[in-house]
Amino acid sequence: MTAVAGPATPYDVAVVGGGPAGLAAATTALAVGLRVVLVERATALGGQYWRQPAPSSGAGRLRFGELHDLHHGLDTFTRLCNRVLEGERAGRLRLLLRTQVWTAVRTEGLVVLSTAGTGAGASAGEVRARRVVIATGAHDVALPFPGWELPGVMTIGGLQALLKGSGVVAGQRVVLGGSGPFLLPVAVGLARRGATVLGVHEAASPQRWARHLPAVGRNPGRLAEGVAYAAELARYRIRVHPRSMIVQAEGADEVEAVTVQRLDARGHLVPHATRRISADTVGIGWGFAPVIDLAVTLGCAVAAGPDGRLVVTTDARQQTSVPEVLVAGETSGVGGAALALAEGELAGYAARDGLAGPLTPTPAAGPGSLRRRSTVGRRRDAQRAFASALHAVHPVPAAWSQALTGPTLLCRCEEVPVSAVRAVIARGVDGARPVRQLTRVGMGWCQGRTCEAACALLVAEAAGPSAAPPPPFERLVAQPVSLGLLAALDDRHDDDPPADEPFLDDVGRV
Ligand SMILES: Cc1cc2nc3c(=O)[nH]c(=O)nc-3n(C[C@H](O)[C@@H](O)[C@H](O)COP(=O)(O)OP(=O)(O)OC[C@H]3O[C@@H](n4cnc5c(N)ncnc54)[C@H](O)[C@@H]3O)c2cc1C
Repeated sequence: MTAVAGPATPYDVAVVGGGPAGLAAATTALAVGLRVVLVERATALGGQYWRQPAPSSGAGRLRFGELHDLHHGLDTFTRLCNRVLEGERAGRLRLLLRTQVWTAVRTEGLVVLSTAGTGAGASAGEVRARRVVIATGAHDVALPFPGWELPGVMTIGGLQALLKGSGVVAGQRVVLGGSGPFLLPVAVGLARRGATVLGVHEAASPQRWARHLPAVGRNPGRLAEGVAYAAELARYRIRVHPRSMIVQAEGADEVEAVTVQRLDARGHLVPHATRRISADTVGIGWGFAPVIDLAVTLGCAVAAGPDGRLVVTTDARQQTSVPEVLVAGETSGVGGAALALAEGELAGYAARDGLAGPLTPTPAAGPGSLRRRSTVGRRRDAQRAFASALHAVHPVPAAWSQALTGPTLLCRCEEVPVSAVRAVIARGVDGARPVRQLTRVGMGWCQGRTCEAACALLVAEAAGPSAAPPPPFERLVAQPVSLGLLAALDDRHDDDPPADEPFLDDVGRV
């Protein structure tokens, strides 16, 4: 690992996250003349949508072409990566891979990012910049049910990440459940790689889309995607069961069977309408929760998004309530890669505005021109309208908590059962944070990343529909970081010469 001090002159903009949003933000900022540092904790750029195998993994030794069929829009990805490389070569962009930002502070008009990393090429220390674009994406939401802690039960994002990142098919007889269109590419991807997908149990009813036809009409690409998945599901004989939910997993040491149950039109469980399916793998996905930790740490305002989950609030340019901080992609609301790309581009332009005043709108169609910005803004708005419709069609149904039993573990790290959480809520506790303090929910290894959504839903259920969403669990350490690494940082001084980082000097002299 290499120690990295910021260059004598701070970067114009630091972008955290190398997914679609971060790539678009970094390359746009470059195009409008800013000096950029792009920080990504993974071994490669791409984020979740364009996830690449790690160079040292077994899948990394496969020819890249063998994973092509699991991706969409690789030409866009290649174009963005080429721009990053050109920026690096020109000494105007610094790319820090295998490097995570674990906390951030604002000081004297700058944002200071604390970084840590592991493995060859990782950097640790501080990165200083005049503006930051936070594009840290989302993590997928798994809600508990009896047996969910058995080996073989995974999130659908986890199944997809294994497939795209390592070429690994997690199981052979797979049942998927939850809600949202992301269930479909996961089912198709697994089937293409030889797994038998025994069914997709979608809690919502597709008929609800009838109420959102204008949003679909504004996004014909999304409709085409849906039709293509329907054809592939038919080809692999995968049945989608609307208004149906996984309510239990069973097995001695790992999953051997799941029980699914029908839901009525109000999203409640239909008594006795159950079916037991023998399976070795279960994938669950109830949408995504934006990763907002760094923005919360920096003081940015948050609010409930259209799915009720907390997002960082922005204006139309992706500017947050804190002048130095912009956000893009799922951090400001979950809506897919096309939305993330549009938001990233707008954030790149807005970073320039913040540093140099509003952009002079010339040339008429160049990067950052008014025409270009309004085209991208319209694309972003259309994608957001689709995302809002999607959240309305695929809510978490009331049935999710009806399936819980008292002993079901809500927090797996601290082994806190649902009964303990319900008991403190019954005592009148009205926020996820006091529930955390009284029960230790979210205080373990994952710091609530797995159980926070369920805890917030139980609190919200008790509070009633008009109550404000509970504030987020604050995590001053946005990414887990080892004590050894922190101790090593303590021995390092910011003005230490960067040991074996010639590129750092190059950037420092720009
Ligand atoms: C597990 C998972 C799998 C998904 N798979 C798909 C899929 O196959 N198809 C699809 O259409 N959608 C998928 N999605 C949805 C997906 O997130 C997108 O719609 C799209 O990738 C969003 O782009 P983004 O740039 O906002 O975020 P992301 O693509 O998630 O990019 C965020 C990037 O930030 C990095 N990062 C996060 N925190 C830090 C930090 N503190 N320091 C440094 N780097 C950091 C991450 O490593 C990541 O590369 C998936 C989501 C998840 C959670």
